[in-house]
Amino acid sequence: MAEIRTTCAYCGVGCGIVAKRTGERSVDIKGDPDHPANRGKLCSKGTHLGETVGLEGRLLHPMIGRRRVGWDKALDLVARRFCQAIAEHGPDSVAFYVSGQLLTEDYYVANKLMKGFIGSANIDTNSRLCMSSAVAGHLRAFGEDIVPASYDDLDVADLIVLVGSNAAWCHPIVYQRVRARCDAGAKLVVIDPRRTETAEGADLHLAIRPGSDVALMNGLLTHCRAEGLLDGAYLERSVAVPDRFWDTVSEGSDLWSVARACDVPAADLRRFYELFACHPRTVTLFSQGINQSLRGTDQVNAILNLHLATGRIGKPGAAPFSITGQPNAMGGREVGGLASSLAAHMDFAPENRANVQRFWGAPTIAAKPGLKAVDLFRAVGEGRIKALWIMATNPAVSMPDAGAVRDALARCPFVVVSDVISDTDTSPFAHVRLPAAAWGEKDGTVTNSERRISRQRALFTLPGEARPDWWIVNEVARRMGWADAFAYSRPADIFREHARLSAYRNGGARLFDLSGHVAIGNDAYDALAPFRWGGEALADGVYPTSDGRARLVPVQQVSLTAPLSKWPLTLNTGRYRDQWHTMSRTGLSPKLARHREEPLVEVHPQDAVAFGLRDGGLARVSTPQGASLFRVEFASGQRLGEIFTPIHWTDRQSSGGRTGLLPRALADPHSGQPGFKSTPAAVAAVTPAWRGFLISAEAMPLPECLWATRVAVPRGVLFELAGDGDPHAIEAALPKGERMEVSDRARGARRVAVLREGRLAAMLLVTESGLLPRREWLIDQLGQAVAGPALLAGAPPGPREDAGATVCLCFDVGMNTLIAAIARQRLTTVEAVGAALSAGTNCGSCRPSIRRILEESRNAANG
Ligand SMILES: Nc1nc2c(c(=O)[nH]1)N[C@H]1C(S)=C(S)[C@@H](COP(=O)(O)OP(=O)(O)OC[C@H]3O[C@@H](n4cnc5c(=O)[nH]c(N)nc54)[C@H](O)[C@@H]3O)O[C@H]1N2
Ligand SMILES: Nc1nc2c(c(=O)[nH]1)N[C@H]1C(S)=C(S)[C@@H](COP(=O)(O)OP(=O)(O)OC[C@H]3O[C@@H](n4cnc5c(=O)[nH]c(N)nc54)[C@H](O)[C@@H]3O)O[C@H]1N2
Ligand code: SF4
Ligand SMILES: [Mo]
Repeated sequence: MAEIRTTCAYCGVGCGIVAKRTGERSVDIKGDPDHPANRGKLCSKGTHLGETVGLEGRLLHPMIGRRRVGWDKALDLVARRFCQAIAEHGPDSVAFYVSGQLLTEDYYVANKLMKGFIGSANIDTNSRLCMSSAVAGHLRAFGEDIVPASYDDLDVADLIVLVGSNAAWCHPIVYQRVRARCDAGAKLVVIDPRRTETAEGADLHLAIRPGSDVALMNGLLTHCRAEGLLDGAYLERSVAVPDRFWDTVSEGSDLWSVARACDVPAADLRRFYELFACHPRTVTLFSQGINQSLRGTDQVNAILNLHLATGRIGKPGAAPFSITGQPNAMGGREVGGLASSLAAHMDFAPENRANVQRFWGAPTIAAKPGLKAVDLFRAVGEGRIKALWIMATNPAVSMPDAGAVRDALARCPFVVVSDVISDTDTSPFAHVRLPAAAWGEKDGTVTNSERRISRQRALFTLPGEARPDWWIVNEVARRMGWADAFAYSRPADIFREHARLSAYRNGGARLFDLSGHVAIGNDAYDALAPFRWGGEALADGVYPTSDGRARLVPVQQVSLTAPLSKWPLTLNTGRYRDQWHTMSRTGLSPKLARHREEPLVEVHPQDAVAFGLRDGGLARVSTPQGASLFRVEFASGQRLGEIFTPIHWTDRQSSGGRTGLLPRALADPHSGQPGFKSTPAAVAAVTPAWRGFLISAEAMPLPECLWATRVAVPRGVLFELAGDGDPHAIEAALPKGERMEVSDRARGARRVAVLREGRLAAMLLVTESGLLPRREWLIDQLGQAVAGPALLAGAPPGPREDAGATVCLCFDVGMNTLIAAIARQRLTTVEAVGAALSAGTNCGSCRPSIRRILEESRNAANG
C-alpha cells in the first residue's frame, strides 16, 4: 500500500509521519524525514500510534440518550434545540466548548456558526486551559498573538532556558533538539519547582518556589539593566516603555531579595544571571508552569519584557517561545476559536466586526467577547446556558473543580457531545452523542508551535457512521437555516475561505495572513507541504501595534502566602511521558501503560514521613474542592511542602487518581486561564484491608472497590486492586468459565483462575498480608493453556530473570537489565547503552531515564 504523509495526533511539536496501511485498521508508523518539525524522529507516543487505531470503544453511530438513531434525526434535534433556545432566551443562552484537537477547518466552521450566525461569542476551547495566558501576554506585548520563534532557533541558540516546561516528557522531539544543541556546547537552564527528567539534563536547575517566576524574571531584567546588557538601539526603535516601568520591575529585585522570594541559593541565581549575560542568543521556552497560574499573563509578560529589553527577539537563536500543547492549539487561535477573539487574529473592534460580518455575509455578528471556559461552566451551572455543544474535549475530567462541572452538566437542559469514544466521563451528561472521525480518518490542517501548517490526512475509510467534525457542524448550520453560508463539501473549501478571511482588508495590519493560499486548488491542498506563516516574524523590529512598537508591561511579583494549617501542602498537576490527557487513545496501548501504570501522588520523603505515608501505599489527596485516592511515590525531586499528581486518569480507568476534582475554579484575570499548578491541599494515608490484582483476556468493567485501576496489557487488561470490604465480592465480576482456586486463610490470600477450553481467561489474586506474584508472567499466560499448579503459584517452575520495570518501550528493555549491563559491560554513556542493548536508539523518549540510571549507577559505584 502507498505511503501517506500526515501529522502526529498528539502534541504541538507537530511531527510529520509517514504512514503505511498494513490492513483494514492497522498501520505502520514512521517519522517523516522530510518534515521540518521532526526530520524523521518520533517520540514514544507517536511511535506507538499504530496501537491506538483500532475500533475498540469507538462511538460509531449517532445516539439520542441510549438510543441509536440516524444522522438526520440527530442533526435535526440539535438544530431544533439550539434554535429554540436562541428564540426563547437569546443567542447568549447557547454555547460551544471546543478543542485544540479539532482541525483548523472544523474550528473555522464552528467559530463562524457561533460568532456570525448565532451572533454570540460563546465559543471557548480547552486552549483556554492551556495557552490563553500566552495569547494574552502576546497581545499585550506585541499587539497580536504571534509566536516569534521557530525550532530552527534552537539549533543556533547558545543558551536555552526552559521555564515551567517538562519538555523531555511533553515535547520530546523539541527536547531532543535542545539536547543536540547542548551536545554542541549550548547551555541549558531549567526553571521548575520539581526536579523533572528535563531538569536532570540541565546545566542549571532552579527549583523555584511555585509562582515566583515574576520575581526571577524581574530580578534578571534588573541585573541586565545594571550591567549594561539592555539593547538601547532596539528599545529606542521598536519598544515602548511605559512610565515607571523600571521602578516597578526593579522593586525587590536585588539578588538577595530574589533568592529569598524564589527560595533558591543566591549562588545558583548568580550563575543564571551570568549565563544569561554572556549568551545573547537565548531561547526561552515556556509552557504550563507559566501559563496555568492565577498570574499566568503577568508571568508571560515578565519573560517577554526580558527578551524585548535585551533585544533577544526576531534574531536567529534569540526568542521567547511559547510551546503549544495540543496538535492544533495554534490553528484554533488562528481561526479565532477563543471567546476573547473574533476571527483570523481580529478582536471585536467595530471595523473588525463590520469586516468579518461582510466577509461572511452574516445576518449578525457577535458584539463582545463571550464566556471563557471557567465562566462558561459557571453559567451552565447557574442555568444561564440552555444548550451546550462539547466537541473533542472531556471537561468532566479536565476542567478545574470537575465535580462542579459535572453538576453543571447534569443541570443543563440540552448537551451535545461530539467525540470519537463512546463512553467518556463527559458523555453520560449528553442528550445527543455524535460520532466524530478520529485521527487517521480525518483530513485537514493543523498548526504547530512554530506556526507551521501541516496536513493531517486520512489513512482509513470512515468507520460506522462516523463523520468529520466540520461536516457535523456544517450540517447543523444548514438545518438552522444558513445553508448558503455553510455549503462546504470538503475541507479544502473551508481552508480557502479561512485563507481569504486572513487576507481580507488586512493590508499588513495582521501578521497572520495566508493570502498566498487563497486560490489553492483541491489537488494542491491535498498535496500541501508543511509551511510556516509569518516567515521570520518580527525580524524587522516592527510590531503589529498602532505605532509599530512592542510594549514592555510593568509586572510585579505578588507576595506568596504561607500555607494554611488545614491545607499544609501545595498541589501541582501535570503530565506523564507516555499518556495523553484523559487516555482515550494512549490508554489502549499496553506499551505506553508500562511507563506509569497507576496515578501516583509524588511526595518528598520528608513530607511523606511527616504525614505517615508509605511508599507504594495509598493516600487520599484532598482540597477544598474535592478528594481522590492516589498511589504514593516518595520523590526526592519534589520540593518540601509540594505534591504532584497526573491529570490522565478518569472514571473509565480508575476509581481514584481523579486530579480534575482537586483544583479551584479560579483563573488569571487577563486570560481566564485556571491556576492548575498550585492548589492548597492535604494528604492522608489510607490503609486498605487487602490488595490484589485481576487480569482478564476480555474487556471488563472496573471492579467496585476502594482502589481499582485499569492497565492495558498485551492480549487483555490488568486491574490493580485494594479494598476494605469482602474481596469475594470481586469474584462475582469474573467472567464465566471453569474455576480453579486456592485460599490461604493465614495470610488472607486467595487466587482464582478462570479457564475456558483449558486456556486462561481471567485470574484474580488478593492478599491481606502476604506478597503478590509478579504480574508479567501471569499476563503472558492470558489465552494460553497453562498447568494449574504454576498458575496458582503465579510463577513458572524453575528460576528466571526479572527484567524490572520497562525503561525502553521500543526495544522492551527493563531497569534491571539496564543496571546489570551497565555494571557488567562498564557502560558510561547513553550511546554505549544504545550500542549494547539498543535501548534509547529508536524514539529516544527514554534517553533522559537512561542518563539518570547511568548517573545513579556511577554514584552507586563511587559511593
Ligand atoms: N506525554 C504528554 N505530552 C503532552 C501532553 C500529554 O498529555 N502527555 N499534553 C500536551 C499539552 S495539551 C500540553 S498543554 C503540554 C504541557 O507541557 P508542560 O507544560 O511541559 O507539562 P506540565 O506537566 O503540565 O507542566 C510543566 C511543568 O510546570 C512546572 N511548574 C509548576 N508550577 C510552576 C511554577 O510556578 N513555575 C515554574 N517555572 N514551573 C512550574 C511543573 O512542575 C511541571 O513540571 O504537553 C503536551 N504534551
Ligand atoms: N489539573 C489539571 N487539569 C488540566 C491540565 C493540567 O495541567 N492540570 N491541563 C489542561 C490542558 S493544558 C489541556 S489541553 C486539557 C486537555 O483536556 P481534554 O481536552 O479534556 O483532554 P482529552 O483527553 O484530550 O479530550 C479530548 C476528547 O476528544 C476526543 N477526540 C479526539 N479526537 C477527536 C476528534 O477528532 N473529534 C472529536 N469530536 N473528538 C475527538 C477524545 O476521545 C477525548 O474524549 O486539560 C486541562 N486540564
Ligand atoms: S513529540 Fe511525540 S507526541 Fe509530539 S508530535 Fe512529535 S511524535 Fe507526536
Ligand atoms: Mo494543553
